[in-house]
Amino acid sequence: MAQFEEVSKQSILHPKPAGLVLHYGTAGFRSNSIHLDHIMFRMGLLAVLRSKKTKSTIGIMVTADVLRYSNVCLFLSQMKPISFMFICFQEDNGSYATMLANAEQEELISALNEIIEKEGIDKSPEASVFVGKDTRSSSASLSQAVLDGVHALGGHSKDYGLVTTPQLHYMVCCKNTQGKYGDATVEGYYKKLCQAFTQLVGNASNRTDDQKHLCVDGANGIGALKLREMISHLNKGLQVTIFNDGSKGKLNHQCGADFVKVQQKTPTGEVNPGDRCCSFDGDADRIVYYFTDSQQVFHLLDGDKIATLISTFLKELLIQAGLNLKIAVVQTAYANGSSTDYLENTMNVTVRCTKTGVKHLHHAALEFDVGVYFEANGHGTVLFSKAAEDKIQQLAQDSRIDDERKRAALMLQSTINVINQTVGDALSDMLLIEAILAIKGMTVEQWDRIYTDLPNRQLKVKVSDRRVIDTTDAERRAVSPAGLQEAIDQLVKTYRKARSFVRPSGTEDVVRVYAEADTQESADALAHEVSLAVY
Ligand code: NG1
Repeated sequence: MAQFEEVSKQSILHPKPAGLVLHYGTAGFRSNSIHLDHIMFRMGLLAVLRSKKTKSTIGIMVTADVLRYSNVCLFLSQMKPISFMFICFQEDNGSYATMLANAEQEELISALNEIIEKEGIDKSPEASVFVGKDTRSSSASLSQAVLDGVHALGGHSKDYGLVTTPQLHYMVCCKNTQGKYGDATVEGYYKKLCQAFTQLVGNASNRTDDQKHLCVDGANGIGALKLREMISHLNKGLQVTIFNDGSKGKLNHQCGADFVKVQQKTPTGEVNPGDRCCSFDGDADRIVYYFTDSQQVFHLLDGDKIATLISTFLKELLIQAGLNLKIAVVQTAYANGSSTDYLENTMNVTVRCTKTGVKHLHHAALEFDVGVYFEANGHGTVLFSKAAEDKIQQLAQDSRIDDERKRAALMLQSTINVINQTVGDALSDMLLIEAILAIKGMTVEQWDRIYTDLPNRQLKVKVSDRRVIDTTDAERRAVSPAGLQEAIDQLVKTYRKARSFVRPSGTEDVVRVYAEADTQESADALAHEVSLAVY
């Protein structure tokens, strides 16, 4: 087949380093960028096959959320049911990607044929692949390698250039829903979100300039660039000071959502007491808020606090609109115990706990009319079922209902439009949070006081083989090695309000330890003792 000859010819230009073996994990392939050129080319090939199989557009994002490391992720964003996958075919869990990535040059065509045969792929449909990249210096050549792979196998591509990961998800979703979700352009994305934001804050009375002001740490990544573009569509509805905008510092270095969440301190940059601040991560799919008070004490409002704010707002609107829709919050084991307690016992909201990784949260959220999902690290969004969207739409157009119901229905409609339902999105989440605070006339301090986080600590432990740890119950209990869980249980008993668990990271070669307790000293001590039990 002529196309395979082209693949063979082109793949020589993207050689696999001898002996290199990489696995497709939670966040796609991760390695130093110098090892990823052949992977990018081959993921371009795989995306073509997957596009032919699913008869839809596939997105490939070349990104990095850890300094010096690059990712390539394949995903397919459809509207309903949203198919959000970092895996390549429904059931293979990334094994085709791993097989292609590790095939030697002379094995590449037979590996492609194996996938074609196993998946029964019809070669005739046209293939369409959308490609995006972040701001790292390696991204340009790596995304070119993806495009070379797509073209070598006869696929059509659209190169979006510099975009955030959630923006690319949005484009793919727009394309796969024939424009029902919006225009598959960056401009279309800004217009949809900003229009909805402007409509929402129209419900807030007398916002002062102070209330409109937000400091944003762009993690020296793509988010800072894209936020600047978005601001021009907001008609001064938000006044943003961007720091760590990439003009000086390095990506995620002493800044960004992960740094702020894990270190529990402000990033590099000038943060004044009382300023409402947020940090994006390197590819702008996570967000956390924070402020320092007049005593210089740092207060973090992480994914749990964000989920609480959003679900409270939505629940109130659903009640005002008289809509009987089931709302739930999906969390992981890392959710602070206080947040779960508040949601279940004060808010009376259903809470689900899933394994770490947004694909698990996303799928669980799909089971509800309104599913709010957030990892504690700030990665999350809200999903509305088709039935829920239809009901809200109908009500918003119903001329017989009273003003209060109408207002609530219209606000729900704008809320749906400000949210990027395809994946967690720092830009979209930021607009939603800002709109909620404005409508409720709530300061960041008042938001923080909704409940008090239990002091907590996260540690990383290096072990010779992290895979010896196996977990159950949404990763909250270790089933192996023998005796580990019993040791953790014993340690937890010695502290008040304590909880602790360990799990192997899906993205780094470490075991993660989490502990919470009634005081910071206790949480730190428990985390330390549990990490000793892991060795
Ligand atoms: P791992 O390395 O499996 O803990 C981390 C984050 C996840 C998720 C993934 C993907 C924590 C504790 N874990 O996973 O929430 O964001 O990276 O990037 O923050």
